[in-house]
Amino acid sequence: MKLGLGLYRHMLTPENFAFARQAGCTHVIAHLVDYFNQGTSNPRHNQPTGGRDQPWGRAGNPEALWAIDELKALRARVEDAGLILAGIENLDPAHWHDILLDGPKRPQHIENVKTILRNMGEAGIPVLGYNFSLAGVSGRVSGPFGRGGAVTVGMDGPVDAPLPNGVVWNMIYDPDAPPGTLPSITREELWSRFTRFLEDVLPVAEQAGVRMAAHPDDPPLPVVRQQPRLVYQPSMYQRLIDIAPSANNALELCVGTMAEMTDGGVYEAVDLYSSQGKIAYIHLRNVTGKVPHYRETFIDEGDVDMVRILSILHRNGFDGVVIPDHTPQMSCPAPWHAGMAHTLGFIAAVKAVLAAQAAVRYSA
Ligand SMILES: [Mn+2]
Repeated sequence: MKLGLGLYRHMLTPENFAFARQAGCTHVIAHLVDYFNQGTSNPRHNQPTGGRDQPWGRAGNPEALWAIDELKALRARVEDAGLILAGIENLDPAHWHDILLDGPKRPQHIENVKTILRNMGEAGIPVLGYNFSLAGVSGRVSGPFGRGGAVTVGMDGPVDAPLPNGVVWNMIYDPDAPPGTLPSITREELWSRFTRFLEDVLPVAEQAGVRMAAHPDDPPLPVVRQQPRLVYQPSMYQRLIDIAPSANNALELCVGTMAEMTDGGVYEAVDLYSSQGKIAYIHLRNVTGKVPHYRETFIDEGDVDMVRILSILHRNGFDGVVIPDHTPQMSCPAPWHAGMAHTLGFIAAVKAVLAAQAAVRYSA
């Protein structure tokens, strides 16, 4: 397994690439969606939080798909820093909102995703992380809930306010949408939209050599903001896998989100999906509690035994990238970086112990 760092769009800088190298990373996952664009309740110095029912910010330019030159230039900048660009995380709602909503621009948006996949293949970027969700990451609260009063995020009960028109995936794709709210859809309708999406774009992902990696629903409730969720229990990932048995239909397995699921079984799930070779990369994060009442914690507290998680991945020969998902903000001039450095150091230490144990076994 490889150690990586996920960087938001505004953080794709030489200084942050150097920070990643210094912390022992070999890989980077890049976010190209600017989640913070004009978001009034969404400060840039933290993970995107938004308000309890406030979106993160404005989606990007619907005409500006990520071009081959742009992707190649990003890859070159990452490689100049001695790192490997392991993947792009998330599609911009501006480029695919009518796939999620089954709206009139769906055919054009399918072409958008195909173009992005082809461009990524051309640029040699092997993974596209995505999250097929209408409400997206919404309904979270933040505060000094962490160890030592560290500012972190969590959930305080379900969030039922419907999505306003013009908002999907917790971002505003149409600021001029007429007043009103998005009607609820059924769970089967959601699965139908997802299945059609995969049928349409997966052949292109295969040709392009790009693995599509699905994040589970965060927070993993059956319904958020009156819209059903796709993957809100560990077993539901299997349905997503079985819909399209292709190596390019893979998972962005988020350990923190899985730990928030009410059915439990996070270790069994990590074992099951890593033994099937379906995990493209891992989001590692710890939590206490389960939906709809949980808190994100530091990596070395919380409900999940991270040594056990990493041991399972090691035993199953997981060869992909592990990145810290989010961490609490540490009290210092660089709260985000300090949190990440702490988590990366923890993961690196566990990796070193696992490697040392394996060496002892082989030599015995
Ligand atoms: Mn995650």
